[in-house]
Formats: sequence, C-alpha cells, structure tokens
Amino acid sequence: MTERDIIGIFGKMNSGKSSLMNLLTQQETSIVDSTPGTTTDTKIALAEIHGLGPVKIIDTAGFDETELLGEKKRKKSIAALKECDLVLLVIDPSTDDFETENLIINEARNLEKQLITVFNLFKADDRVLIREIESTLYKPDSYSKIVLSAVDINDRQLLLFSILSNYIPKNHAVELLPFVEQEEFYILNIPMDEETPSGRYLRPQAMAEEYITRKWAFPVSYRMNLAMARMGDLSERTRWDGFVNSFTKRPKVIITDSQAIDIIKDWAPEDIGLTTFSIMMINFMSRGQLPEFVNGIRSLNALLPGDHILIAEACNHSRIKEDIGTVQIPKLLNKFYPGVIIDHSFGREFFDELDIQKCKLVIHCGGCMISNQRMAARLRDLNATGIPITNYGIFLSYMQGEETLERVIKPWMSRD
Ligand SMILES: Nc1nc2c(ncn2[C@@H]2O[C@H](COP(=O)(O)OP(=O)(O)O)[C@@H](O)[C@H]2O)c(=O)[nH]1
Ligand code: SF4
Ligand SMILES: [Mg+2]
Repeated sequence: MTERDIIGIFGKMNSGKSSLMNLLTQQETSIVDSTPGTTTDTKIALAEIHGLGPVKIIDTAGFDETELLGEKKRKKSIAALKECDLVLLVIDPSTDDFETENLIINEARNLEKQLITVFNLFKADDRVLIREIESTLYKPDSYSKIVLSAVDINDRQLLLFSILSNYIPKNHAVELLPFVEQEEFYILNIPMDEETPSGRYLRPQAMAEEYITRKWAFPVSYRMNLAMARMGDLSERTRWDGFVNSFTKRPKVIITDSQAIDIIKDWAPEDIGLTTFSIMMINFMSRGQLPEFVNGIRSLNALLPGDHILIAEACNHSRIKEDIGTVQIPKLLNKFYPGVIIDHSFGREFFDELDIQKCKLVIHCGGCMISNQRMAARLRDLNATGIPITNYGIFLSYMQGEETLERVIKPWMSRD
C-alpha cells in the first residue's frame, strides 16, 4: 500500500493558509474568514494530485496565535509540522514581522522537512516587497518559492507545478543496486582486518547482500587481504584469480569496499563490472543524485593552495588506524593537492556549525547513518551556496585515474 504524502500549510494568522488549502483541493474544505484565528483547529482534506497521487493536506491555525486558546492550537500546528512531509509556508508580504516564519523554517529544518515558501499576494503591488523579506528569512536559497494569489483559481496550476517540480515524494523509490538481475552472481569484496568489528557486516554490506538476495540473484562475499595484496604477495593474487574463475557463470559486477579500489581496479577482469559500496550508498541516500556527486569531483582540479576542503562523515563511528576520512583521503589530498586545507565534520550537522562558505568542495561519506531527508537537506543547502559535493568512493576511484572513475560509474548508467 502506498502511503499518502502529507502536505502541511503553515504561516501566520490570516496569511491565506485556508485559501491555499481551498485552492489545492478546489473545494470549500476549510473555513475562510477575515477574522483572525478562524481556523480553530487543524483541518484535514484528502485529495488526489495528478502526478503525485493521494495526498493528505493539513490546514493549520496560525503559529502566531497568542491568546489562551491559541497555545492549544499552536500545539496542534506543531504536531502537524511533525507529521507532514512537505511544508507550505504561506507568507503575506504586506505584513512586517517575519519571526513566526523563521520559527516555522527552523522547526521544519530541525524536523528534516521539505519546504516551499508561498508568497501570497493580496494585491499585485506586494510583489516588490518579496526580495526584502527574503533577506530576513533563514536560508531563503535552500528552498524554492512560489508567488501567487491564493484566491485566484488561475494560480492553481502554478501551485501544482511548483509542488510537482520541487517536492520529492516519500514513496519515491530508489533501487539500491538498479543493475542487479535475477539469477546472476555479484561479488561483494569485503576486506577485513583485525579492527573490523566481528559479528556483523557494516550497514552498506548488509544492505547489498539483502538486496541482491531479495532480487533472486546471488551475492558472494570475498575477504580480500588488503595488506598482503598491497605488499605484492603473489599468493593473494592467485587466491583472488582462483575465486573469480571458479564460477560456472561469470559474475556480473564486483561491489568493493572503496579502500580496496587501488588493488581491485587491476585485479577485476575487464568483462566484470565494478563499483563501490560507498557509491551505492550515496546514490541511494541522495535518492539517485549520483551524477551530482560525479560532477563534484571535477572541481578538484581547480583547487589552489589555501583552499578549504570539507571531509564530511555522517556518523561518529569509532575510528580505526587507517580510517578513510581522517587518514587515507587526507594523505591523498596532501600528496596531489599540496597546500589545500582539510576540514572535518563528523555526525549529523555540518552546515550550521562550520563556515561552509569558504569550502571549495565537500567530500562526503556514504551517508548510511542519516535519513534521506537529511541528505536531501544537505544537498539543497550546498546547491544553494554553489559548493560542489563528491563522495569517498568517487574520490578514491578518481585518485586511481579517470578510467577507474569511469569504470565504477558505468554500472549506474542506464543500460538500454
Ligand atoms: N484579495 C485577497 N484576499 C485573500 C488572499 N488570500 C486570502 N485572502 C483573504 O484573506 C482572509 C484570510 O484568509 P485565510 O485563508 O482565512 O487565512 P488563514 O488565517 O491563513 O487561514 C480571507 O478573507 C481571504 O479571502 C489573496 O491572495 N487575495
Ligand atoms: S554514515 Fe558515513 S561514516 Fe558513518 S558508517 Fe555510514 S558511510 Fe561510514
Ligand atoms: Mg485559516
């Protein structure tokens, strides 16, 4: 069963929220009145939006209602904010204090909601006020906006178009490994060392194994001894060749730990595809935005000494000796881009804590520990500031040369 996407309408009292609800549903589902505070409670409408599917729309009371009853209403509005997937923030540009709007924006960001600002023009002249208002709103470039009149039925198409082109539906499914075919073999290259935790796979490895199995295909894991391989120990190469050639049916793709890309790029037979867990993960977590991460790597070559690069990890996992983010990537950056300054961020927030503006590039981990919504919010923030982003797997592959990068991306390109 597909779940309904929930659209919440928020804003100050009398900004035109209920009118917007009516515009969306084309029915008189809400009470619309010019006496402030008429929507005594949240109102719900069930509707079908062509191109989006079934939605639930919640019209809320103003966030700025202060009288006794207002506190109750406000609690309901906050509950609605928590529940919804998309926030429509209705702003009447002719008003002059936008604290309430910023409060809603901040709450929505904390709750990882998608947001569209709707400037509701009570009169056409109000349009000139928008730019000034935007300069007082929190991070206005991070969300899209629409300018309309909520009581003008002709603006309905504009509103629908804006929702359809800016909102990523919650049921928007992204396949973890879209190239996987039934009855085919896929190799998972999982180097383990003494520091690898026992008893379980890492999340991306476990997800890949489960996904391939679910698709009626065959995941086969291989434990590569990276230390031996890097020392040039021939027995390790022989063991690998014996493994790869033992299949009666040729494996289709090798999915490797990014750290092993320096070895596997030469060891993987040409007729077998190659990609990395980190690339798989970032494509999945960003809902198919892999091309953006691939484009990001291009900005490496424009780096100058003194430029800042941010290495971002989405969780605080325990760090091992040869940690990718703190040891391996910095080593490569220092070698090939001497003089660049490396900043780090661990955990959930990087945008608000760091002076991100000075970064020329963000190199992000697979992001397996944060939600799609948070990843989408990070991408929106970065897009708004024009800072390119790439990913560990893409970076480590690119460091092995253009051909290796092309090879690890190839399985993700449409194959028709
Ligand atoms: N002229 C004009 N009136 C509007 C517009 N939007 C809302 N209104 C009127 O403003 C009043 C308050 O609107 P309402 O939707 O109830 O605001 P809410 O308190 O945010 O739900 C109503 O009388 C609406 O008809 C608009 O774009 N143009
Ligand atoms: S969130 Fe990032 S750093 Fe943490 S385990 Fe996942 S890929 Fe690694
Ligand atoms: Mg109302």
